[in-house]
Amino acid sequence: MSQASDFDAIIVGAGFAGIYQLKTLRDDTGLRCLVIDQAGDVGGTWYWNLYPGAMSDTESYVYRYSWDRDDLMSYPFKEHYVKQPEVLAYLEHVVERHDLRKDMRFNTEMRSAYWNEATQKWDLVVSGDKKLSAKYLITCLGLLSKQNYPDIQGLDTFEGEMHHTARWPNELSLDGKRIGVIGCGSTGVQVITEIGRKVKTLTCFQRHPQYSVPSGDAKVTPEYRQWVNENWDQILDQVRNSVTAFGFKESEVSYHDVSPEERERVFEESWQKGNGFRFMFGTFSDIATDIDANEGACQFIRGKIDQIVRDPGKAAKLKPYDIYARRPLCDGNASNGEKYFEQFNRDNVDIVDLKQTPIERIERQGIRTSDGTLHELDVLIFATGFDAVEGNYTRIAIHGRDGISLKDAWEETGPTSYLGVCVPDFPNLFTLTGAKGPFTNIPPAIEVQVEFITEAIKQAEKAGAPLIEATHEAERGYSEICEKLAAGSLFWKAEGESMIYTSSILVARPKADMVLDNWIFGANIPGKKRTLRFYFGGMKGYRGMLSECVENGFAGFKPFVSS
Ligand code: NA7
Repeated sequence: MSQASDFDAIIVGAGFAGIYQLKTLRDDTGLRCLVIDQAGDVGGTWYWNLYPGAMSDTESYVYRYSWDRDDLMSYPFKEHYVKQPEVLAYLEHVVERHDLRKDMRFNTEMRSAYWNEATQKWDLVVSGDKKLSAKYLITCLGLLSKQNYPDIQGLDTFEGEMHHTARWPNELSLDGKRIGVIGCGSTGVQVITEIGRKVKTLTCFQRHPQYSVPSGDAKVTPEYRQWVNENWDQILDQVRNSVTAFGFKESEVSYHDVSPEERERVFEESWQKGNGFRFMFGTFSDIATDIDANEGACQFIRGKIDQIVRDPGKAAKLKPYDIYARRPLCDGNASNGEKYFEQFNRDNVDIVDLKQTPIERIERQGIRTSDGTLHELDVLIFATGFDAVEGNYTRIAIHGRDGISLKDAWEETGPTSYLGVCVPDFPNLFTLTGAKGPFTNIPPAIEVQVEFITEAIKQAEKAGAPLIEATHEAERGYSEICEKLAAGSLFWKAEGESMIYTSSILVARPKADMVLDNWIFGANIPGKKRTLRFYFGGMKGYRGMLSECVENGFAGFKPFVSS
């Protein structure tokens, strides 16, 4: 690969987003593009997240690109959910198939990026103090990539091994060891389900119990694959016109319009079929918006936990009590058929309720909780999530017009954008899976964003005016739309006083527990601004907004005219 330093476009990140962005921009416009990534190879999220049990919880057939028809029809998937090694192998395959690697540089981290008013280009400093520049800067930094390590007293005194799940050493064996896992979100649930049977002891340190449903994973039969291939057009049409883009039909039936028996039947059917998003959005239309419908789903899952977990003490700790309004989880994969809550029937697997007995400190031999117990550990796993959405933007110096940094630009508002991809005062910067992008299955959302960005660049180049800049007014208008769309969702409104006091069910619950400290609103990291970070209007709505913008001559952007 050439060692050139000046490009038309630099794409930062070689995951799902960066790979497709390079493919379209290079092959559709002929622009000179370079992808850089701090990792040693392609994969993004799937390069780093090597922890045991890592898998996508989107059905395999919609966790891939849709633009290469032949590949879509022929590339194999063994099970209903793709596991980390398969996703990585798939991305490597796409890169080879489309000869993309020659335009990629690895072990190359973007350290800073400054908009240069004189040259009308972005000036980058990357690893080794090397300088690069480009007209267009497209950041594909990942929604969930900057790891969150909680600040726990005594962390550096631990004599065993400590690993965050997103920086997992490939060669690490946990077999026969005493393991502690902090965190029971999507990642913690996957790790715990995978390792419970292999390790000597597994102690799960849980702050908030979560509603997890089985994934329903199974081997893919030839008949099923044939069905998928024969129905691709309908599948893609459904995905693109749905809310979640997960490949299932969202329910249009209100929980309130059916009998208690029918509710039970629908929940049970969905539990058996599997998938967290399907359970939340495919059972009834109002689980995420109506507090009583939501409580119905909660009660069903709590009932399942009571049935599955034999020790009532463990079951009590595992049963969630707050509303079901976090990113929906699911668990279990086809390789062993085991599920999350079943793990707690093993004598070697225990749960520590950190609300009852918080971590006091980490010591040489393990974790000391407030009841005085020392939980002795050989390996401590941090499944503690990410500084999501803007984490990777605010840690790097990215400076737009007049030297303003993204960090400062977002100080008052929290991370924001126009249409999820452009930030005013940051000309020719495009943020894939950036602030206020759609809250949906990610690969289809990436495709829509990549195609929009490519079209904008094409048109600006054609106009001889390669300057693409969203207006402040457009950003504010888009943010208002995002706020309105989220207003009806329990994900967001659950924090409001009214939600706490309008329902007799909720009045009984402690107020503090109604505040859902999760990453979707930036509430999992101390000091982070708690604001809306997503577009909640669904895939169809989001696509509609991008199409409308293009049809109206890139409305909301300063005009692309030659100067
Ligand atoms: P999440 O969903 O942010 O989960 C992190 C977990 O770590 C969650 O259970 C947290 O408890 C827990 N946590 C975080 N900090 C602490 C401290 N200090 N003490 C104890 N427990 C803590 O991250 P994941 O990696 O599981 O999933 C992120 C996304 O990646 C997921 O949604 C998928 O889209 C892929 P809490 O619930 O905050 O009490």
